[in-house]
Amino acid sequence: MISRRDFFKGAGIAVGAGLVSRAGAATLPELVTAEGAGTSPPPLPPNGRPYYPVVTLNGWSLPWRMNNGVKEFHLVAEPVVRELAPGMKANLWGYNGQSPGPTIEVVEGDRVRIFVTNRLPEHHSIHWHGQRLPSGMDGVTGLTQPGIPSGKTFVYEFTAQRAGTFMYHPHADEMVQMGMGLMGFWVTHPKNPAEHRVDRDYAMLLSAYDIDPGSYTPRVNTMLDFNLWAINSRVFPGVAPMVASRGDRVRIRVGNLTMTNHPMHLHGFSMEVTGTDGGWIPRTARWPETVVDIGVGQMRNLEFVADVPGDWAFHCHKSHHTMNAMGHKVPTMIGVKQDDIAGKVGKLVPDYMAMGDKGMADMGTMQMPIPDNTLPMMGGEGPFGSVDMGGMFTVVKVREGLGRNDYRDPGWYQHPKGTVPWEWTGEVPDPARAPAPAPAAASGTPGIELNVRKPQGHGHH
Ligand SMILES: [Cu+2]
Repeated sequence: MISRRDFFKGAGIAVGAGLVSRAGAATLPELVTAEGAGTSPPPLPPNGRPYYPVVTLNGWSLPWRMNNGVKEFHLVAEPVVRELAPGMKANLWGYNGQSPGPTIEVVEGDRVRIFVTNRLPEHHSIHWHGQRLPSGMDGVTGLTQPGIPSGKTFVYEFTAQRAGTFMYHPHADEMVQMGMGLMGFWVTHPKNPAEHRVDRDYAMLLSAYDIDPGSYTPRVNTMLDFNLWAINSRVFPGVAPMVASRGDRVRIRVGNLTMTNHPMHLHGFSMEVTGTDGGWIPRTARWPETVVDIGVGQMRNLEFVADVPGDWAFHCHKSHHTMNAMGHKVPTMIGVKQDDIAGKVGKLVPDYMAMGDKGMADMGTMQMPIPDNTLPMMGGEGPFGSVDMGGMFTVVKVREGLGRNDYRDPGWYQHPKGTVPWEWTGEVPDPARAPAPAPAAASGTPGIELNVRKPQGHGHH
């Protein structure tokens, strides 16, 4: 087993006193922060009761200190810089150097003490979403505690009473603090590690940001019209793949901290919801799905057997949520001859963008000048060209014979011969069609002549 310090070194995670004063460090658990948005391979617990760790996509798990049988963690809420995908960074608020914050992993029955240091410019508190705990530890500013003032550290303590999938997030100035990226995952593992056992256990929080093209800081007053839909504060092509060995039982734990629902769709497999933030679902009450809607504030454990090798998309089925910032205010121009409109308007409105007359697919690849620190609205190079996707999209990569702890990106799937669509080069006869219906009887409305260009042979108007 790799040592804890070696592991942190490899993952770009720094152990040190950091922002905590020397006097404070004597009583506080060491402050551990992460830089970069790589996925850390899961470390086995160095002490305490055994469990099979989760893999936080583009994230990591927070180490603890054992103190007389109590697991002590130290979270620091602070401004952070998060790379959303190569080419775009955002000024967010997060915990211990990243948004989302590190995942907290404990075992059912563990006594847990969490030191929360507030390095934000305003008060803060943390709500432990889904936990059973004393009311006073629930983290609701004003209701169950005073806000943690800027610069102060408060201590939460409770027993992790049941195994399951949870999260933590502020319950102080929520719209701002969650809109800026403050959130983190929490997994309580079962006392018996054989219970609810899977081979790969992934964790992700869905979040949304509204960052104007060319700027770095989210607009936090946005209610619905977000333009960056993220998995663990990353957008495709910045989201890491979920790797599995053929035959693995895979769990994807998803929590939704955006302000709308996300129907998450898995290609190639049938999955079941095996648990929620309320608890585990009895086997007899589960049913198969390929799309599971994750409501606002909800968490779902999705499980499937990865029995077919390949590259399988996993994404939100709302098409606006698989698109990055630029695409949202673009007028529809399908079939409209535009000639040089984009060039002319572009001189007046610098970030003006017109949809192509054949659709938007060209826009992922076209060399259109975009403002600094902005992502093309979709893209991501795949083995066959642009993937035409952004936002809440990633890939489940299933391969033969991967090592149990091998989470490296295996590259693109090599399809066996004859298993991808091929081009038909023979003749293509016109399809037979029913005759078009007669024009509507005179209704007093003069006929409207559509002068957009229609595809040939369209049977109605
Ligand atoms: Cu969505």
